Amino acid sequence: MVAGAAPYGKRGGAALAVKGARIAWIGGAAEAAAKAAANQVPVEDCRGLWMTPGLIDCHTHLVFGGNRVEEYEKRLCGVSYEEIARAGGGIRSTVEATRAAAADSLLASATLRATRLMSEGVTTIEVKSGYGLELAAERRMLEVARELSRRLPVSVRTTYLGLHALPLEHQASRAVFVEQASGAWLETLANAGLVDAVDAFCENIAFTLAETEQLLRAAQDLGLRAHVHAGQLTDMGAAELAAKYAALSADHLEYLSAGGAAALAASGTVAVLLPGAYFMLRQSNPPPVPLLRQAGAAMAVATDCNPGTSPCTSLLLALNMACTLFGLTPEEALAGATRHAARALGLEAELGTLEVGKRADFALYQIERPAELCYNLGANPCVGVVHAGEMRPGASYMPARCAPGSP
Ligand code: DI6
Ligand code: FE
Repeated sequence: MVAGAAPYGKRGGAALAVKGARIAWIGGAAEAAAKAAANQVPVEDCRGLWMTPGLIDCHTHLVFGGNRVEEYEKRLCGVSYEEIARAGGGIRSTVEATRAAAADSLLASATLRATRLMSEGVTTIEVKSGYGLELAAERRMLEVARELSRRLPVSVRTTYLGLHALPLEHQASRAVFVEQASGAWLETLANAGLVDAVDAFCENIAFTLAETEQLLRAAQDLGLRAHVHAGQLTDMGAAELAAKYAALSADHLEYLSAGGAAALAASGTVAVLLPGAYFMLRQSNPPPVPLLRQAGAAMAVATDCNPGTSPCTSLLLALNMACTLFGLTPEEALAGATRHAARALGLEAELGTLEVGKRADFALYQIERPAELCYNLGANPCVGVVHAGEMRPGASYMPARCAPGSP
């Protein structure tokens, strides 16, 4: 699939040349064969496979300690996410486990989760901090996220989620926490080169509009773009605030007004839909996709992989849920995990479509038509991945029916 007007940007009988880490040429298969023979360039025959841009998971909390399976059991017995959060559980229990975890163990568990995402064709992952809520632990989370990209053939974008929950030690000093998190900590982490963007959980159980704005303003002063967790449980006007600061994305958006959708479209802020959390919380009011469409807002889809509300390491499953639960078309969902996800990370010039000059990140699937990537529940049709021009080791590229020379 390449950028273009055909549905899915589909292009049949195509070939693509890679030079170094970049896509150097796209054209017809016959022409490619002739050029390759003339220049003695090795050729891989992918007959029958679909190629997409490498998938991008643009919203994850991939680095954390412990898990929250007991909380899941409680929720199934009728205790709500808000009740658990107000009783000191929820995010705060993961904060405790994350603070207690050594970098090695955080790296080991995050590697497992990243590998599962990658096996489906994901080549870029956004990773948020936010379970440290103190400088040292936030730094450790961000360092582990950076380390992931050094150890694995995947790109990582780090997001400093400075305002995720109020930690226990600051219950009586809320303003001090917000001040530190948006001030000294942000500056230190940004100066250490650990922050690609910032984020805040703007919600009645988390941080107010004014507190979120404090972080967004500080980020702006440092030249950093933002994401905002907006409208997951209530509409507090967080989408409008994200738009005011030209945030890269506003995420969740189950509670969003027509004005909010229009504001996102006008500022070019991507609406990131997170059906895994919606599903796990058994919510019943999907994001207003028709409003977003009408407004012309770009929609992305991500896993929101986190231990509390979305223990999901399958972006393809998130695509299925975006279609089944939110009413996206498979074409919209796939754009949401490629071109619009790239835009949600500010990387649209570099990633998200198969175009000459962009990074050679792509995935190969054994499917008959692209909608199958959304249709299958729990199957993984990915048979090969190329990241930055390199075939990912261990990928089961070239299944028997497509081996060179086979019919
Ligand atoms: N919204 C979410 O769904 C996650 N964070 C957030 O701001 C939940 C994180 C958690 O419950 O651990
Ligand atoms: Fe999240």
